[in-house]
Amino acid sequence: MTLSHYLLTHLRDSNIQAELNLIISDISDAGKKISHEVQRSGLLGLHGAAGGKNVHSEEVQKLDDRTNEIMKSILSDNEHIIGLASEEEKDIVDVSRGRSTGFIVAFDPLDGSSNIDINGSVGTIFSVLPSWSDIRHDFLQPGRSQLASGYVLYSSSTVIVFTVGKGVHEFTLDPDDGEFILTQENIKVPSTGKYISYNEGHKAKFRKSEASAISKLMDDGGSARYTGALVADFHRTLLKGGIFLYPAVKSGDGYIGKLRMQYEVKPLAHVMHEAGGIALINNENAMEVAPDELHERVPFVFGDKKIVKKYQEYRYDSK
Ligand code: AFP
Repeated sequence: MTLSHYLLTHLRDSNIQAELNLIISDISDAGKKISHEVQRSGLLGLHGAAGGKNVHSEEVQKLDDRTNEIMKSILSDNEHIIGLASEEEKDIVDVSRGRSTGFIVAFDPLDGSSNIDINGSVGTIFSVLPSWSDIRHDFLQPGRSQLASGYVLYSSSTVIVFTVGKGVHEFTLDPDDGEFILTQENIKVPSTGKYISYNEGHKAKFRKSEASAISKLMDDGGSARYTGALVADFHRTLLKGGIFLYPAVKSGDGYIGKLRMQYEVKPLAHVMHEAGGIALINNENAMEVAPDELHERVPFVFGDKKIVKKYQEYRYDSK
């Protein structure tokens, strides 16, 4: 079944607003274009840095710019969308053209973009929220207010995985006819996962209780996996179970998280939650936490319920 057919059927069965259908359809169109660019990037000289830094002081890759433009141009043409926030933009992009209510979309156009040069997996992440008047304020709603969230993963195949609050579904792009085809419906995270996914290079800068909890999980028979692209690490965790951790790392006198609340944490927490897993910011349910500012970064942990509960015991209960 194609994505467009599925959205129409789903819409009829579950009263999901027609506008969301069109937004997901537009995001899937952007995903097709980005997939094409990613596949040709080596041939088009699109590897490497663009020569500037983004709002997070990170080096912008050439494809970051290009994919950001693709997302902005497709989504700003959607008549139901009134505001955009991108990991690559300093400020929100107002596309309201006089409308005061509608939908706002936050996105990371190319997550894991440093993987591009080595033909590694990368992805686009998105989060759709309702907005009533003040776009800037409405982006700061907690994860549970999201109407739709998901990602497109560009890897050995291109898949779009999303939720509109009615389960998590995966569609795979058929390169022959350019259609996304349903490949997995109502995905549930298996609770038998043994994969532990974190950047071991940062371990010395984690809080002691954090590092010790991770060591205990490994001692329980964990197996290490880490790609450096959150979307790819998320997709593996969704399908195979296990736990992903990007804890706060020591910086000056304090500890800071790296992952962005709007563009990475909120949408992926929504998908994880819908698939029966858990996502945490510190020790709180990530769906309940509202960002204080647009580009806020937080520590992030997610995975199947069994292993995340074990992590919580090791990390917080046995202090
Ligand atoms: P880039 O988009 O700059 O490659 O960052 C990717 C990312 O935000 C996320 O996708 C990864 O999980 C995380 O950073 C990796 O960070 P470390 O290199 O510190 O492990």
